[in-house]
Amino acid sequence: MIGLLRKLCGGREVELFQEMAMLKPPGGREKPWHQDHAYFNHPLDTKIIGVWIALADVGPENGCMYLLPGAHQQGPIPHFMRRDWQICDAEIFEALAGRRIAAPMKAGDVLVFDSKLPHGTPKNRSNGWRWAVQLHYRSVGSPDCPDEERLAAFGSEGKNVTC
Ligand SMILES: O=C(O)CCC(=O)C(=O)O
Repeated sequence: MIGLLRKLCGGREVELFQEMAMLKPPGGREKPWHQDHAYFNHPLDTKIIGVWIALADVGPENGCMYLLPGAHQQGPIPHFMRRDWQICDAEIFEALAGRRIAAPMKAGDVLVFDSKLPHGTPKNRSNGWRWAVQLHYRSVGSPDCPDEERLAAFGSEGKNVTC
């Protein structure tokens, strides 16, 4: 996996900088559509890769990932503080017309995706827990940036956009 991540980071060495247990209990809430990079204080051109590992089988019923394939190439999308720090529902619904895909996975399957890829997970409508782990990697030596720079890219201020 590290070899793959290095390749995705242009051949540079990579380091793990975030790891999270992603547990969704029965009835657990959605994670609205977002780009992970909107949460990280790294300049826009920093390559950040998310690795989402299913620890139990996951599908639409218990909160699998939904993705917009290729949409990471569009760059940053304005985020708003609504139910979460998220892409506006209206905007994403327009983009979704026929383009979103669900990513059902078996326990042990691994999803690797660019941090600018819009994604989210629905509510867990099953009676069981959804178990997953999420890791984030960046190339070693990636510079930090201040909140202002991140919000200039991913925030809505001054862009004449509403939600
Ligand atoms: O595991 C989930 O339900 C959502 C994870 C996610 O998209 C995130 O934390 O960025």
